Formats: sequence, structure tokens, C-alpha cells
Amino acid sequence: MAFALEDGFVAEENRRHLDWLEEDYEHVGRRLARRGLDVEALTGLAMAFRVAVPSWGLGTGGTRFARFPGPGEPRDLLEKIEDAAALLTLVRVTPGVSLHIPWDEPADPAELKAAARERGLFFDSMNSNTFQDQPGQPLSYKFGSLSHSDPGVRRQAVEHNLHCLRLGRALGACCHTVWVGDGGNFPGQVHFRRALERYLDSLRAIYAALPDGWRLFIEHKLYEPAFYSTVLNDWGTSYHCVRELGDRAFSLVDLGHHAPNVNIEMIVARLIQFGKLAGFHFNDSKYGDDDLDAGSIKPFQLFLIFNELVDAELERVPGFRPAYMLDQSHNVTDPIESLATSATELVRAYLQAHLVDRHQLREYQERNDALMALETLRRAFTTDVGPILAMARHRAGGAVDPVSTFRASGYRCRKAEERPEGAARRAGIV
Ligand code: RM4
Ligand code: MN
Ligand code: MN
Repeated sequence: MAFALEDGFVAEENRRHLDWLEEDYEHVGRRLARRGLDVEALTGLAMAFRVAVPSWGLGTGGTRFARFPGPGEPRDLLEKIEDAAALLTLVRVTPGVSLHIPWDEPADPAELKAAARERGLFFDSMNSNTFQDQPGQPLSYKFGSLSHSDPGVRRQAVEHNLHCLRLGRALGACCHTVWVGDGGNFPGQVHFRRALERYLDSLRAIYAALPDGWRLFIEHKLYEPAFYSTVLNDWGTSYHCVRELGDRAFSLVDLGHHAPNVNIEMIVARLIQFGKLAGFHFNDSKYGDDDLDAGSIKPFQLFLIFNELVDAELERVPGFRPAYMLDQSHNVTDPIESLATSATELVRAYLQAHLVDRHQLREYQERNDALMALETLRRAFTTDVGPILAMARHRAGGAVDPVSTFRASGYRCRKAEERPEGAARRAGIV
């Protein structure tokens, strides 16, 4: 029997924290009550928050220089499911798992679905991969996939996406995310308009095969792996494409896929306003698509993004149904610890955004009181909601302190024994 993080162990660990937690929770509750906020309602919101986990984020990632896998990391999909279950036990907001195909091609989808369900997990978005050649693949993606100049390559890439849809159906997934690395390294290499038209044609074929009730997400990215031009490079192009495709196509925002200093929260607001926001790949970055842990570099930006999301949620903007997912590469940390703290940072930003006095903010905006408008946001952002987050996890059966509980459980050491090195490891972004 594989070692698992037990609810009883988490409850036992929690007991050590309960005294101060109750005291801090009561205190923050009183402080918020003075501002007309109900701590119980906020706790309920924190418990209801959901973010999906990327199957590739459960293994150690790497850069184009090296990868440093740690002992006990998952060697196959079933072991990733075990780790996703451990993460869920700790934080209770991550029951959805997002699969990358063919990195995580299941041998038996029905068996995988059952294994996930047994652990309280389900499959969220599917992700296709046509940015790499796979062993035995007839045609190469070296010069692109869905937008390739050769119709045969495009067909192969479309077929791979259709395969993802079939697989996703068998797994009970609900959406499909397409990110392509297509682009050019040199001026003149790619005809911009023709490449985009070819990309759109391929997407039309994928969209036409979308199962009932599913949504199609497309993910833009400024550069990388192509260093001069990218076929789906920005949100404007993405918006054009999803409009061309139809009602069930949406633009996905990966926080690492923008030029430095771009106002991402404004892009989010635009996509909400136009009814085309798919959701997010959360991560953080300093320079590019760094795939660092959410909230680790620019927590204020994360808050401002959630400020737009919560604003739309409270206004009940029609059709607003964002899908949240983490998309990170854990190069130097334990993936479970990174995912646990990242999930927590998202809930933190979400709750802080709920603290914004929107009535006041609107008045300041209308009176052009720039200083007080910012202060209204800052007041929410600087409120410590930590005790609410911990209480929400505790009430949901999760850990008051996920990282210390995870470490105390000896989970990774046990897994190192159960998962000896040697077998080929295919995990993480490499
Ligand atoms: C890309 C993009 C995709 C992810 C791959 C691994 O930069 O973010 O979402 O699937 O990386
Ligand atoms: Mn992404
Ligand atoms: Mn990325």
C-alpha cells in the first residue's frame, strides 16, 4: 500500500496551532466587523475557492540548462495522482488536475479516472503539446505545428488535439487548452498574416470537434520558444481568434506570457468586458515566462488581478466563469510545497480583493480622488487575512500550516523509499 497523507495526521498536527488560530481569527473578525465585513462569509469564500493543479507541476521542472530532480518525486501519472491527493489533503482547494498530453498520456483512462475519483480528484482542462516532437512521430514541429506551412504537419497537430479531446471525454474533463510555440526566429522567416490564418484554420477544426458543454481556451505568449515572432503573441490577437471561432472559445491569460511591465489586470478587465476571459495559468515572474510560484515576486499585481475578478463576480457580469489553474515549474523547491503555498497565495489575493470597499472606491473614482482610490485598494491589500485562510483550511479538513504538516509527515522520504531512482522520470517542464 502506498503511503498517503491521512486526514487524522493533519487533524493531529492542527491541534498544535488551534489556540493561537482561534485567538487570531477572533481578532481579525473584530477588526473586519468594524469595517462592516463578516469574517464568516469570508471564510466561506476561502473554502469555496478552487484552482486546478498541472500534472507537470508535480515533478521538478528545469530550465534549458539543467534539471535537478529530488528523491521521491513521481515517476508516472499514478504517482502524480498520489501527490495531487496529498496536496488536496493539505490545502483542500485543489481537487482539479489538468493533464498535459502526451507528457501524461494515460495507459487506461478509465482506470486513471477511477484512481483520481477515489482520492477526491477530477480532471479539469486538457492541454495539448505540439511544441515538441515525440518519439516515432512522422512529421516534425521544428518549424511549427498548427500554423506550419505544410498542411500535413498541420493535420498531424490538429489530430493530436482531437486525440486530447477524446481522452478528455473519457476522463470527464471539461475544457481544452491550446498553447503552441509556433513562430519565427528571424525576420522574414514567417509570413505573419498567412501563419495566423493557417493557425486559425487549424483551430476551427479543433473547435468543430469540441465535445458538448466543453470550452476551448487558447493561450497567447509574447515569445519563446520562437525569439523573433510568435503566431499567437498577445491578447488582442487571441481575442480576434476566439471571436472568429465562436461562443465556446475563450482567451486564457498566463501571467508569465506578457512583455515586462504590461498592465495584466487591465487585459483581464478587457477580456471580462468582452465576454472572452477563459481563465488563468497562475505563476509569477521577474523577467519572462519564469514559471515561479504565484505571488512570490509581484503580490500586488496578483491582488490587482483578483480585484478585477472579484469586481466582475460581485457585479455578476453575464458569462463570467473563469477557470483557474496553476502553471509553474518548480526547479529548486519541493513541488507539493510550492503548489500548496501558491494555492494559498491565490486564495489570499481573492479574499483581499473581497475586502475592497467598492462603494467607496467608486465614489473616489467619480470624484477623481486618485490618492484615496489607491488607499482604498491598499487598505484591502495590506489586511492580514492569514488567520482566515488557516481557519478555512482547518474547517475543510486541511492543514493550518500546510508546509510544516507536509514536512512533519515525512511524505517525501516515504516516497523516496517507494519510488526508487532508475526508472525513467518524466515530470515537470524541461
Ligand atoms: C508554456 C505554456 C503552456 C504550458 C507549457 C509547458 O509556456 O505556459 O501553458 O503548457 O509552457
Ligand atoms: Mn501556461
Ligand atoms: Mn508558460
